[in-house]
Amino acid sequence: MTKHTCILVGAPVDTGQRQPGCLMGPDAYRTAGLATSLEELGHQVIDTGNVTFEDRGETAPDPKLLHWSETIAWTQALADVAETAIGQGLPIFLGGDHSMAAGTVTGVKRAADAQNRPQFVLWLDAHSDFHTPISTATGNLHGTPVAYFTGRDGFEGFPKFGSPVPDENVCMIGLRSVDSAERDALQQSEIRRHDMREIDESGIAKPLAAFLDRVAAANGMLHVSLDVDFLDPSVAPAVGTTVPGGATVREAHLVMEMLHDSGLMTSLDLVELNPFLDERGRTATLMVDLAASSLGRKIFDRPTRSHL
Ligand code: EXY
Ligand code: MN
Ligand code: MN
Ligand code: MN
Repeated sequence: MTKHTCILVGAPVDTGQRQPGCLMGPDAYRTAGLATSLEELGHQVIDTGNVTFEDRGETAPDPKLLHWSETIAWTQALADVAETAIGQGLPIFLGGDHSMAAGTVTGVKRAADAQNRPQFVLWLDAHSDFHTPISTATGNLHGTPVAYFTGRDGFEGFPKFGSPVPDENVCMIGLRSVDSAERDALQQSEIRRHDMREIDESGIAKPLAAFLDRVAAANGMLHVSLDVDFLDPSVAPAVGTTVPGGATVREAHLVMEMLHDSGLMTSLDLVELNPFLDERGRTATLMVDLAASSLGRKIFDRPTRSHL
């Protein structure tokens, strides 16, 4: 099993939505024993602490846009940290709400560009997070990171970055809460999207395997962004945007175990954990267990992945 240097990066971002609490997320993962879990698998773990940001007081183009300048500042800070961390090992970004992915993804994309490798993104989420600052109705910027890093218009004021992640390199799994403006934009995009209806009918392994085969064929780097609300609220209540009908614990572990078996994951976000909404730390513990599954925790070794 490949031994990694796992770089833990705390991203206490809670300005992308209105429910206070995500800022406690990084320490909840630490309390739930993330470092120990990874060390027990033989990985080296470097905890770099929490990222800080410098708010430059940018003015939002529309007053409905919540915490516009903080989100820009987080994006700048996290992109720089992510670009550096990729060169040190396998970064695991501890959120913090999903607006942080505007920074983590553009940072790893910069590193991929420098290595002349394509960047792929696996988006595990009930939501598509594909709103722009113009289409969002809530003004909550955690609903926009995919639009930002795939280069959709409306983010004037945000850091410009060289090349967006191509739509066709993004795969969404777990969708079950998509606003009509997002749906219309998704249907015109090349983003691969697999909603819960498809997973109910034909399972989670097939679309994931097909996506992983594409990443491998392209010698791509793979950023995995795991939103707590990908999971069903009955097993993961600690999130502000719960949506019934989510992934089971086994479906989520299967995704993470297949990621490990593929050897393709180069960076990971753990996002949207709100410890203030948790029940005796069980959501934080599940997310740590899922991270461990993506880094080699399993019962039996398996032969190289059989084609499904
Ligand atoms: N689409 C809704 C909005 O734009 O406010 C809900 C977004 C929830 C986003 C969470 C992070 O996944
Ligand atoms: Mn999300
Ligand atoms: Mn979500
Ligand atoms: Mn949220």
